[in-house]
Formats: sequence, structure tokens, C-alpha cells
Amino acid sequence: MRIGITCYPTYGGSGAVATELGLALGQRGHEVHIISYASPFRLRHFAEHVYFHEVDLSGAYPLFEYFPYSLALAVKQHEVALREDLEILHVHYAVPHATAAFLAKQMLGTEHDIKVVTTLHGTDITLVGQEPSFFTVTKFSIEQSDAVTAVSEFLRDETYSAFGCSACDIEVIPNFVNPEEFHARRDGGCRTALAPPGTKVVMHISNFRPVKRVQDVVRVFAKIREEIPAVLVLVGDGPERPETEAEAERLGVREHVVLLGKHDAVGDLLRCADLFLLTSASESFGLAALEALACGVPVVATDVGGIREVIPAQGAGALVELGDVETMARRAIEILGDPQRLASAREVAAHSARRFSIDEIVPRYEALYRRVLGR
Ligand code: GMT
Repeated sequence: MRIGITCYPTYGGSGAVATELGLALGQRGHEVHIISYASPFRLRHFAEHVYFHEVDLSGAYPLFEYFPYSLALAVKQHEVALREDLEILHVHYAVPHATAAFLAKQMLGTEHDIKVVTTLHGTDITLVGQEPSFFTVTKFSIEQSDAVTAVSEFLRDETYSAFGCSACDIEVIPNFVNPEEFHARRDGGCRTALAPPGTKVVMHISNFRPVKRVQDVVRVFAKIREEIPAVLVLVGDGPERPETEAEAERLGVREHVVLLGKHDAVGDLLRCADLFLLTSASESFGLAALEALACGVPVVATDVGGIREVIPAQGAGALVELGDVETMARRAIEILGDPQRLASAREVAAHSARRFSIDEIVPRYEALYRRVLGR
């Protein structure tokens, strides 16, 4: 099949999933054309059958205070669809990608009947899409898609309740991991570079947006450190980074916190970790948590959104009420302080991630494409 994929190229779950999907589809012999305003961060190397098309942002005009990106994207989607004879346009994150795809499809007309598949990822439904300035167009674009998927049952139900979407049948296709990249530790790896022997490595990876509540990560870590020698490794960057550093200073643990900034090879880093913390206020799926589990790292997370669909109720970590820093720390200490429990949590974690393996999930997208194409 010839498939166009549109996603955000920046550090974030939807762009990671869309790009990994594109790479996997390319490997399976499909022709994949990624259309975005920059090369996605997970498109790290040349991959057969995978092409990147940059949206032309040069049309800035003094009259525009704000550049109409959605229009430029629709023009590029239309252009690539015509030139490459695309059959499917698979857009990730509804705002504004599903709307641009609708426009591109209309411009193509009936002579080139492209099918639009929209994958809902999280804040496009729970936050941004519900803003009054986007609500009606988000609902319209979802309803006009030929197929809609959501990355969790939570997100599917949230879409039905927030938008109504009476005419759309949303299929849940969960996110996935590539076990070649995300697998349990086989040797000591980079541990010594991050922490001295006898010190536990607690890790968090995110884009440091307010929804991640990264300051809670620091608060939990400070309590862990009262009982267990540990370092906190923070991977990623974003608006909350200064406040996160300030919180570490305030709690007197700054010297035990390593801020690595943005990294693409997160599998290598996760394998250095003993525990992963996710303190989000909302999370439709929690891709970073899945990647941690796949690397054999237990996860202590807030019990919000679709996280309980990813992290098993018992054995691979713990799910704790939002904001309950005290309990999160207690659960973390119980795991980190007991070598047997840690070893068993590692095993359960790695095992639980297998149902989200790339080979299980990508065929579900292929089946969906075939279905909308009537094959
Ligand atoms: O919040 C992020 O990290 C980015 C955001 C995105 O759309 O880029 O993530 C959402 O999509 C991810 C991939 O499907 C999910 O794993 C995240 O849970 C979801 N984030 C939220 O719901 C807050």
C-alpha cells in the first residue's frame, strides 16, 4: 500500500508512534511518505520505502500575524498524494492534522479517492480539541475521517463522551514497542556513568509539560532518598524544566538529580534504570511507561486515564492516586529496597510489555487500511 503519514515531529508520544509505525510499514514493504514541518525525531536513519516531505513554511506574509500552518499542510498532503498516488492518509493527533487531511481529500476530488485514517493520541481529545476555538472543527474532522482509532479504551470513551461523534466507530489500537530496541538489560551498560555502585537509578522521561507534573517526580524521589541511596535521571526537556530544577534545590536533592535533556536512544537509557516514575495528571496511554516496562523496568505511576490498560495492576510496579506523593514513594521504596521483589518486578514488567509488541500491533493497522480500501 502507499501510505501518507502526518504527525508532529517534536519530542512526544504521537510523533514517536507515528514514525515507528511508518518505519515498520516500510520494513513490511509498504511505501510510506511522512509529511510534516520537520523530520520527526524518531526518523534517525535511512529506511527503505520511507520518504519525508517537508511542509513549505516559506509563505509568510506581513498581513499574517499567525502563519496558517493547517493550509500549508493540506497543500503538501494534496501534492504528495497526487505525485505518489497515495491510497491512505494516516494522520496522528486530530488538531489540525485531521482537518488538513479532510481539506486535502476534498481538493483531490472523486478522481483520486484517498482514505483518511485519524489516530487520536491524548491531549488532542482531552485538552486541545475541547478548547472552544477548536471543538467544532475537531468533532467535524473526526466524523469526516474514513476510520478513526484511539490508543486506549479510555481515550475512545473520552472521545465519545466529549464529542458525541455519533457517526464514528472508533477502533482501539494500542501503542506498541519494538523489542529489538526496547528490551531488558543484557549487561551493566551505562549504569556506572549515571550512578556509583550500590546506588539505585530512578528515571523519568517526558516533554516536561505541566500535565506531566514533573515536580511530583522530584518530590517522590526526595522521599525515596530518605531511605535508599539513589539518583534521579530526568530525560527530556520542556516548559517545566526550570521549576523542576528549582524544586530539587528546595528539597535539597539537586546534587542527586541528573538532567540529561532530550535523547532519542531512550532504550539504552531505560536499561540503566531500576525504577520509572510517571506522575501525570492525565495520560491516554503512557508510551514512556510501556517503553520502560519493555526494558524490564518497574513503573510507579498515577492511576489516571489509560495507564491501567498498560501497567498491570500488580507485580510490575504500582498505580497510585494522582498527587499522592507519599504513597508513590512508599511503593517505590518497597520495590527498590527488596532485591527479590525488584528482580520479580523486572520480569513481570518485561513480560507484560510483550502484548504490545510491534509484531502484534502493526498488522492491526494494516488490516484497518485494507478494510477502508475495501480489500
Ligand atoms: O503528552 C505527551 O507526551 C505527548 C502526547 C502526544 O500526543 O504527542 O502524548 C499522548 O500520546 C501518546 C502516544 O499515543 C500517549 O502515550 C500519551 O499518553 C498521550 N499524552 C497524554 O494523554 C497526556
